Amino acid sequence: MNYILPADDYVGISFWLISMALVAATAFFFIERDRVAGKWKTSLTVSGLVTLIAAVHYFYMREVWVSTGESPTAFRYIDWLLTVPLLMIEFYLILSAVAKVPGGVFWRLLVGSVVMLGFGFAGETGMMAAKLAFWPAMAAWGFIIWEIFKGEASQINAGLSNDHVQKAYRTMTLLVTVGWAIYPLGYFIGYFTGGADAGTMNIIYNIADVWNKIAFGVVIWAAAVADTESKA
Ligand SMILES: *C/C=C(C)/C=C/C=C(C)/C=C/C1=C(C)CCCC1(C)C
Repeated sequence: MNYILPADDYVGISFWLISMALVAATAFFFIERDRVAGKWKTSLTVSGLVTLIAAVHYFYMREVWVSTGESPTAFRYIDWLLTVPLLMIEFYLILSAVAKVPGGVFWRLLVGSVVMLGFGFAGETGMMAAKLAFWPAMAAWGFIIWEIFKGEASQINAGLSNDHVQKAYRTMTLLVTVGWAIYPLGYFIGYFTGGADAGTMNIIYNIADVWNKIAFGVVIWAAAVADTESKA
């Protein structure tokens, strides 16, 4: 292991900062689980698992970056393959905390996110032409967005009488569209235009992960606490 982190390696420093933020977020979600009503506990467990899985990957990604200066693409995708389906399942979980939700919602969100990442991975590793793989991955992302904006999940959310959940749901849909757009944009820049330098791309992905993993969990935590306290 190479433990040397030059003080001017800003990309390496961002990997380090985010690793630690993810560790702290994990502790936070797991401890705060105690504070919320029983029906919210699974949501907080999943938030903590997302940041835990990401923290471990960040340790390895930082190591790849610091010792080779290259993008840790394989580790990023392994991380995504686990954390992205878990993040999507959070929609199902927060709705399930307050309503009866058909299993189809769970499966569509899960399968949609796995298909999206499968094509992205196939494109990045050369199993498929990168430009070709982009389109089915985009379609799968579109499918997920449709489900949470217009599909069954959104209809269930619209019919709720719980504004804590509805508020969290709205913010989460915003993160999944605007916050997640950074990743396909990075892919597009990498394979359709001349590409950006590895350092810039990694800083952008790292900052995106703070929003999409930590802030996403905090939104759920806030809804869980507010809902628990409103009934206490
Ligand atoms: C914590 C990590 C997250 C939330 C990662 C999300 C990744 C994506 C939404 C990736 C999407 C892609 C496309 C929509 C098309 C091109 C290939 C991908 C995999 C970069």
